[in-house]
Amino acid sequence: MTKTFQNFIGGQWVAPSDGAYFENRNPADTTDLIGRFPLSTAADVEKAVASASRGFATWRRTPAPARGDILRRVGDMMTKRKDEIADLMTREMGKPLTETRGDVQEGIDTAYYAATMGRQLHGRTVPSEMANKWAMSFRRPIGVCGIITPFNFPMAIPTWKMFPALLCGNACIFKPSEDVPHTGHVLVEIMLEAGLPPEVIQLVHGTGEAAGAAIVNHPLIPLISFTGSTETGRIVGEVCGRMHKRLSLEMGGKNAMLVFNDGDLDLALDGVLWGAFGTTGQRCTATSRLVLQEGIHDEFLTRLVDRSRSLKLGDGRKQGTDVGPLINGSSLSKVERYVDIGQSEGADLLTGGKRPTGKGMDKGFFFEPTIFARVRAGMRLEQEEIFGPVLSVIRFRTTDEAFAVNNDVKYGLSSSVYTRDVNVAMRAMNELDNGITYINAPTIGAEAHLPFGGVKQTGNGHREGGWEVYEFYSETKVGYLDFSGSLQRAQIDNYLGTPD
Ligand code: UN1
Repeated sequence: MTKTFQNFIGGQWVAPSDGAYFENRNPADTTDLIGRFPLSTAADVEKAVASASRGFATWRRTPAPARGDILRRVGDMMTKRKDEIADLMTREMGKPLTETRGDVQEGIDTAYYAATMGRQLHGRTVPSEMANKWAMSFRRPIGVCGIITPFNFPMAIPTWKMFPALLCGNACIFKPSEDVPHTGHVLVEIMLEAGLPPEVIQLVHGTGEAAGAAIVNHPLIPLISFTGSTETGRIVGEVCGRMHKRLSLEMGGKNAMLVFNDGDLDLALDGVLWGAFGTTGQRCTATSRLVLQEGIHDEFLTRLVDRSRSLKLGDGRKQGTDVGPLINGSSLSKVERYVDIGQSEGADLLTGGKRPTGKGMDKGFFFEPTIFARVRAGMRLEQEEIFGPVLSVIRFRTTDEAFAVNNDVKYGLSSSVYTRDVNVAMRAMNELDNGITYINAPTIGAEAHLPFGGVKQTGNGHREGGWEVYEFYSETKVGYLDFSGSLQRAQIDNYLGTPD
């Protein structure tokens, strides 16, 4: 019997108002049906907003350290269930267990960080211009937050958004990607079991076009946090701009790894394989461009092609699997389309470029790790986000040339530089147009307690993770306290004047 899952709205597990459901299947074996999940509509979102507004009214009055204690318990419970969650996550989205364990760990780290922030949600006290007057700032929550998340980090990304939102005193309406509803379900179950008041969290399953759009367009949701494609982010941004909503966008990437002649090539080789083909290339931080200096270009490429051919494709739940499937059929078609584009642009397909033929491979959305050489800056293959296991290799001569290749794309999430020259490394930190630059490490692997995000069309100026995200989920309020007993006029009464 296929299990049917429900939304969590108004403090209870409930069926969607239309009674319609979608199927969630294992991308490594599409005959494996995980469950049926609600196809929610605007009517479900309406109920969720009404309930979350009630939840917000009481939660905002709960002291921040007490809110943090609940998130600490969430972290404890995730720790206990880490292997079980990793297994169900791999089943629904495909990446190998080592990676899904890391994904859960990122959520645990975020929970414990949030717990400590409960006692640190500080503002500032600064001197006033006047005697007997205090001036200070402090944080207030914002309200009901709309949280819309992608499939590639089914636990980490929702926690990055919701834990800081909740710690600051907001309520959340959570719509996980329709490719990973099971992990979203388990996360909400854990939050409730840890003691989060039921109306503070609402889980609304469904598609972006229906449930997601209803959240973005709802007038009583003043804040939206969205991770997904730059195209969808643009639509979300237009609506939020029109409705004056606070919005955090985390979108595409076209991240480059620059390997210089003096770099540690063994290290860079491990780094690029992990960066390009980890999560089957479906990370916004994935290494999708490898920029090699001419002195090491040929040797490095030969070694890379060799190593990438030995990566083992398969079911992420099986021991020894290096690369799992893509998430779904449309993602697979997109990757195939880009292989055609690369070839028609004149790039050299060195390895991969097709679906594997091994046993059972036709049951899932598998695609071989793919490497294109002789890619020139400006080709579509080099400029556009593919979100799959496709790596473009570009040759360079000078440092300036390498930096220009890195910067000449519309995205700006992460970059990576392999060199032993401290001057080049420091210049890269200063000159590469990305939110994150790694030296002697690949473009992936951001840690939960540092700000995460990118420049240009990767984002809209906000950061997730670390301390900065707490600014996004709270509003600064300023208080002046005048205890002089007389009218003190700012800028006038204490003005000392400029000497003539
Ligand atoms: C993403 O690719 O959407 O830095 C997030 C990393 C992970 C997060 C990636 N910690 O690769």
